[in-house]
Formats: sequence, C-alpha cells, structure tokens
Amino acid sequence: MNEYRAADNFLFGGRVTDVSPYGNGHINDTFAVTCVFDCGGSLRYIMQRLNANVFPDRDGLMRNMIAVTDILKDAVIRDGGDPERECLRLIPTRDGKKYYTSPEGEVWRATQFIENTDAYLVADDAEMFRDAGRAFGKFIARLSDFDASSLFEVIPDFHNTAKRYDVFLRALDADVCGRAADAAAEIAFVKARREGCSVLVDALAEGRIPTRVTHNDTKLNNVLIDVDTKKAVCVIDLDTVMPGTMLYDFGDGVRAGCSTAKEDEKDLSLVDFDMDLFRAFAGGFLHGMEGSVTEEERRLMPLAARMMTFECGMRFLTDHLAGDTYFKTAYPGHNLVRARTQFKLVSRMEELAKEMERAVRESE
Ligand code: ADP
Ligand code: GN1
Ligand code: MG
Repeated sequence: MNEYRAADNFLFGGRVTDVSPYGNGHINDTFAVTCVFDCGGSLRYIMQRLNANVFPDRDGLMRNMIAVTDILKDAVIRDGGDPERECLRLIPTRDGKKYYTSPEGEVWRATQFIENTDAYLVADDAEMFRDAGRAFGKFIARLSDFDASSLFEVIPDFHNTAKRYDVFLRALDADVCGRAADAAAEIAFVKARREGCSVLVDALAEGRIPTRVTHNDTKLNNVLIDVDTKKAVCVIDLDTVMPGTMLYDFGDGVRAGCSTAKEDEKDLSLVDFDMDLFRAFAGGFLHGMEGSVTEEERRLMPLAARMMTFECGMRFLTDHLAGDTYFKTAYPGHNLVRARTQFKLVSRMEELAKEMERAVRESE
C-alpha cells in the first residue's frame, strides 16, 4: 500500500501534507509524516511499514511493543521524566486500534516524532557515547520487573551465534549467487572462529547469567540524541525486545559504536576499535543498569563485544551469499563491505582483549 493511503488510517493531528522516506534503518520502511493545522502550525510523526520478511508474526511483535511502551512510560513518569520525549507513544488508528493492518496484510504503525534529536551513525565524542550506553543500560533496568517469559519471541535464536553459524554454512553451501569465490578471505575468517560461538547462549541456558528483558538491537542510531545537549533522549526500534542477556545489548552497542568509521566504510584503513569509546560505553552502561550487573555478566562483557561483532559480520556475509534478501542494501556487494568492517573490528578486539578486560574491571 502506498504510504499516503496508509497515513489516512491514523488519527494524526492536522492535515497530512507530506510523507517522506526517513532514517537509515536496515529493516523497516520508515516515513516522516508532516501534518499542518488550519491555524498554520505543523507537527511531524514517524510511520513505519513493518518488514514482513524479517517479522513473520507482526501481531506478536506489536503486542510486545504495546506492553513494553506501557511499562517504559510508567518508568519515565516515576523518574520525573517527560514521557512524550523519553518513550515511544503509538498513534491510534481511526478505528481505535494501536496499529493498522492493510487489506493486503501489511502492518503499519505510527509514533510521535521526537523532535530536536538525531540518530547518529558514529558518535561525536566519548561523552555522547557514554550517555548512549547509560540509556541502553537504563532501558534494561526499567524493564527489570517485567516477566520476560510473557514476551513473544519475535525472532527465535536472534542472538544464538552458533545457530547463526549453521545458517551461514547453509548459505555458503548453496551459494545461490555464485559469490563465495570472491569472499574467500571473509569465509575463512568466519570458519576459523567457529569454536566458542555458543559461549553466551550456553551461559544463559545453564543459568550462569540471568535472563533479562533486553533490546537486542542497540546500535547507536537506535537511541535518539538531543541535538543541543547531546544527551540520549529515547531508545527506539523496539521490534526485537525479547528475553535475552544484557551481554547482547552491551556487545551490540560496542560493535556499532566503538568503530572509528561507519558500518559500511569501504576503506578499511579508517576502521579501528576505539578504546576510549569502549571505556565510555562500558561505564555508561554499568551506570544505567544501576548496580544490578552480576560478576559473571561483567566478566563476559569484553567477550560479548567481540561475539556480537562477529555475529553481525557473519550475518552480513550470510546475506551477501544468499543474495541480499534480509538487510536493505544500496548496491551489490554492500553486505560484503559491511561484513569486512565487522571482521576488522573483531581482529582489533582480539588484539586488545587484555586491555578491554582491564577497562571493564576498572569501570565504576
Ligand atoms: P529500523 O528497524 O528499520 O532500523 P527504526 O525504528 O530504527 O527502524 O527507525 C529508523 C530510523 O528512523 C531511526 O534510526 C531514526 O533515525 C528514525 N526514527 C525512528 N523513530 C523515530 C522517532 N519516534 N522520532 C524521530 N526519529 C525516529
Ligand atoms: C538491523 O533495524 P536496524 O537497522 O536498527 C538488524 C540488527 C543488526 C543491524 C546492523 C531486526 O538493525 O540486528 O545488528 O541491522 N535488525 C534486525 O546494522 O535484524
Ligand atoms: Mg533501527
């Protein structure tokens, strides 16, 4: 369905005058909707068409989002914050629902547009990234009383790195686009790291670390940052909120934010792992979690950063081999470029392992 027709179904304030593609997400189709009032003022909203390929059960996903946003709103109010800026609010449809399902089965949702914020691909400085870490840690703390088992598992085994490895092997075996030959170095990189892929899922399954309600997609552009104060305002992209470990969120945040370059930088000489950013994020995250991190979680934090980066690189490589069916791409080979940056970061984290361990030990 066309985005203007979709917009007609929501109870936006004012008259819709513009619906334009917005943001840099890899998954959903995101639009900024501008509405104008007769008195002359205007208001913006975010409207999204959920990715049906990635999310087969979008009703289950939306049930999670409704439950989670309700809890977050209460938590923000309890902390004396502003719920209009600090958590997402679903805009109802004209027939009183929380989201819209089109006759052809597309699922659309809308929220308020959180103005005067930006989603950063690379942090300006360590202070900004520390605050992003604090916001992601706080997100987990705010959901700590929520029964994780009541959440629908939107993508089963989302961060099961060992299972992701098996999916990678299947894509390699099939090599449907004949791309394996040109990715030999990256394929070898992954194969050499097969051992140890299940360290985090094993720790969870054996109860050595607690199951928590986690975000599972904590890249820097999934937290909106105030353009004036540079403080983190609101954690967004709640599609993958599921039972997990804080190590997924910490690790994925490090993966995305501790690089000196963009996720799809082609010049690998520009891609490095920034230890100052790592220290800042670890400090912020631990602070946000308000002292609830266990010894074993803390011990695994540096390893989790490496594991989540390896997993993401492997997912990009898998999608490259499978013909770019999962992540949005701008050109052929885009996913391979992304995989390469992730593997460069993994190599640097392997070299910096001792320093990363010391940094976490010394974090407040
Ligand atoms: P995806 O799952 O595709 O990554 P997101 O929910 O992360 O989709 O949204 C994509 C982008 O849209 C974000 O990175 C951000 O730039 C922007 N965005 C999403 N929600 C809002 C909002 N409520 N206010 C302002 N910008 C938003
Ligand atoms: C996707 O939705 P987005 O763009 O914030 C992906 C993450 C990856 C990330 C890599 C549901 O995140 O798992 O880490 O791309 N989300 C999903 O940039 O697969
Ligand atoms: Mg996103």
